[in-house]
Amino acid sequence: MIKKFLDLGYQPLANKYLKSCKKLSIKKKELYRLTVGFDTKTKLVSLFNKIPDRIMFDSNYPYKSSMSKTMTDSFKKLSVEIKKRFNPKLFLEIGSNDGALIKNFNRNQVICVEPCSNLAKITKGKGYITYNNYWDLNLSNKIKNKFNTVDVIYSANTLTHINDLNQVFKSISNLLTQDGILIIEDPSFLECIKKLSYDQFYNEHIYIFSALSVKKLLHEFDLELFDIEKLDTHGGSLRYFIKRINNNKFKIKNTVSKQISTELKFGLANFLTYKKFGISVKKSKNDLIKIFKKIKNKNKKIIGYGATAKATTILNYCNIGDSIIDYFVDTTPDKINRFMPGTKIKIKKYNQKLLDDVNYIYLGAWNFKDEIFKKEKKFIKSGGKFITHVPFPKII
Ligand code: DWN
Repeated sequence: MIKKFLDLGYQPLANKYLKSCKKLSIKKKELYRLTVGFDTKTKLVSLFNKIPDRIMFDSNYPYKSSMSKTMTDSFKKLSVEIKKRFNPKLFLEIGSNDGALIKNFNRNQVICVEPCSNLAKITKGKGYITYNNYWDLNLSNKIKNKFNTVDVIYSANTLTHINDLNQVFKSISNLLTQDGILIIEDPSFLECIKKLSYDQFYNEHIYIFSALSVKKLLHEFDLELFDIEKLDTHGGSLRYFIKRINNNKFKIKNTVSKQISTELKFGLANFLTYKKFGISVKKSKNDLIKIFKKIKNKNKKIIGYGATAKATTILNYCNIGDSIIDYFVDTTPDKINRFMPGTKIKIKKYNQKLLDDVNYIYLGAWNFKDEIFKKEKKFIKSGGKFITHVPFPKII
């Protein structure tokens, strides 16, 4: 039974940065109710209103993984680990985006799967075999016919974006060699609760995984966890290492039981924990609004830094518009001169000079706080302050 614990109101599509800020309309179905539930049986957290992937992931998907050093460094480190631990002859990435990970592999060793044609074009252009398709059984069979099986399948921040998890894992199992490895990484729901980062919920994040829910899910496909790594990326993620149950080549590490017992201790198996999270979110919203209003009453200038999908949830849920935040800065070419979804707040091309007369910066990309603080020493030195809602609304 799926029980609701969070209602973030009507939200626009998180990665649709429009050229004009015309008011979005509920009637025209441009706004979608964002409510979140917990399945008491499977322990899986999911959105109630699941938007078809074809609407969200099209030929103009703006997000590029290579836009932050944190992510490119993390992918480089991972590529070294994959080669050392698993030495794959053939490696497949589901959701290869702009190739931030696969650029660390040889061209004849990698298969990219990417549904957004603008991104698929990038890896194709660099000579990597790229399927511009959604991940499903048809595609899995098509790849199988050509390459037989694959040794390692990897997917970061993608499987949680696909509605039909049943088909996702069936298609993976279909293609994986008998002793093949699946590695997935996604934001951890435990970290989401600890950091009160409710902005991890937007229409693309159909599911937020916990080790508890992943373990249960895998069992249905004769797959199991054999290692878990904790990552700082995207506000706290888990990297799950998965094998077939009958594959004895890899021992199950105690990182798996450790993570699961931590989650159980934290109450991730009980609805009450989720209900409390929902209540804390309402308080966080009110406290954040108070901070913005107090600053604005002093006639100070606030801008946003990092036009993230996450920020869309915050702006629309907390009703923060252009009377509070003058503009956002971002480095992503496809977001520039467009508007934060659902608002009249413009996104400007990042340029340090744009921060000169700014008093406060709202950290849309709070998950890259360290990278941003390092870059913006001048702003901090001159008395500039940051606003964040993680782990609670405050000025830093
Ligand atoms: O799962 C998803 C994650 C991985 O990426 C997708 N569904 C969508 C996207 O979510 P997001 O937009 O919340 O991701 P990020 O990685 O937090 O976005 C960071 C944004 O900040 C990018 O637009 C780049 C920008 N940025 C910047 O302008 N200057 C980032 C850094 C570090 C910077 O210095």
